[in-house]
Amino acid sequence: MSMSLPASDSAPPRASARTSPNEPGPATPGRRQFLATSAAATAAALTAPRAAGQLTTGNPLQVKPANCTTVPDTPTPARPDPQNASRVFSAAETVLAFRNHGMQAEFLREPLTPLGGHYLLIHFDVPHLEAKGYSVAIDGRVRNPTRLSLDDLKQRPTIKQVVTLECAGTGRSTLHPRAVYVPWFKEAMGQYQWTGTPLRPILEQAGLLDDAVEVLFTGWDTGIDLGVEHAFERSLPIKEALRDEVMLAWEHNGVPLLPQHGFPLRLVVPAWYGMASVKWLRAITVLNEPFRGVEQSKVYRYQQVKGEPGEPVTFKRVHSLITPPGMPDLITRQRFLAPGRVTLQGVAWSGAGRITRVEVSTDDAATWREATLVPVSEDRFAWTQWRIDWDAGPGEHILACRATDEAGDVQPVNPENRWNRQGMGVNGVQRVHVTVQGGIGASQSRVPSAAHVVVPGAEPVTVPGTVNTLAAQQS
Ligand SMILES: Nc1nc2c(c(=O)[nH]1)N[C@H]1C(S)=C(S)[C@@H](COP(=O)(O)O)O[C@H]1N2
Ligand SMILES: [Mo]
Repeated sequence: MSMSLPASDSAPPRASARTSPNEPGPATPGRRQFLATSAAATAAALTAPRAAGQLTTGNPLQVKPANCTTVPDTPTPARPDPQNASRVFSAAETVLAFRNHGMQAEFLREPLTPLGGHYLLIHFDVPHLEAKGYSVAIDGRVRNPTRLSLDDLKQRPTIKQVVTLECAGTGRSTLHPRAVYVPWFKEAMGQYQWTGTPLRPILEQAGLLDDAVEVLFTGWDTGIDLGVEHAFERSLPIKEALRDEVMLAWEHNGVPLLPQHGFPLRLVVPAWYGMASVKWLRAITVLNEPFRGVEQSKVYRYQQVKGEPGEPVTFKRVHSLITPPGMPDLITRQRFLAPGRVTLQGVAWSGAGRITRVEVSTDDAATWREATLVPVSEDRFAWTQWRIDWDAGPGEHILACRATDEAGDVQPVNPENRWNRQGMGVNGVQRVHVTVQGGIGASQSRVPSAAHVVVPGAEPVTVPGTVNTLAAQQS
């Protein structure tokens, strides 16, 4: 087994060596060409003097390692080219990661992600909105333009749906080179129960005109991407907008939306990647032409080559995750576990429908065993849990899980098979490094804890002689 894996999950052990454009692999000719030209462009950029008037202060934290093109520190009309550094992240990506945190993986054991544990993706700023006086405007190619207040919406039939939400940028950082935006590995997801009202009857009452082709959802938030100021807005084809499960939601897990999740009202489009679920909903506009805005025609495209339009990103690809077993090392988040029988578990989901199979490997994807599927919700758009027993023997192990959906799609073992310029829909199998070692977990046997050395070379610490016997009784 390869033990060269430094990070806890996500990156396959040999991926870090695959940053050279000359290596064989799934890279297309277009991608190689891109790598060659981007290397040349980097060399030119590093030697070119700064243009007069350009800010020279920039961000003092900006990382500029060798073999790494650097994220520009001034706004540009184009997203930076994918970065060629395998494991070094720029300050810009770090700041984006703080703003847009991921789900804590341990919550995968819960049927619902606890409030606030869900990932966040906020392109611009969270707008200041109040429930009082709020309404959403429905207009465009409809017979009866209308405004619906929150109270109006709450008078309508109410539904509750448990939905797995996942950002289309999922797995972006498991690619080399990787696109520069929120540097997701496997945490761009969550599962809340949403309360709201179905969109379909609202559109039907508004009365779609015969030439209607798309429904556009506009958020209250605005900002600049690709050099263009715009509101966050995305459209759905009429057929998709009329699906029963598409809803306007005002609550998650039984409480009003948090500001960062779209207060006071958001769209939830269950089978699609997260970008379709427009937050801070301002207006619904029925269009008689396909929407060509920034978030539709430029971003959220599967592009292999710079400038090509690429296919639109729509439904979630089949994906699965492992609930991290044992306990983590603080920096690497590598897992440590005592030897013996353990039930591994995790979740799987797909925008194409039901999960039909999850296979689990404990030997770095060499051999696979089929896990038991345990539905944790009646709801069609909730994840499925999987479980499998494992006799964990001492030593180093790399766990992996691989799901198949009812359309027959299977996760690729190598995430690079999903390489695309924007790092979208990257659903390669997750890998989790586990060290199985005697004595792990023994610190909990008393209070104060029986702290003990686990990693060779660590300095032992003194455990107090006084014991809290009351606490010990609570175990
Ligand atoms: N108005 C608005 N809606 C938005 C976004 C946004 O930035 N603005 N981000 C989208 C993206 S890319 C995702 S993945 C989901 C994230 O929803 P969450 O932050 O509630 O998890 O919201 C979508 N809806
Ligand atoms: Mo997203």
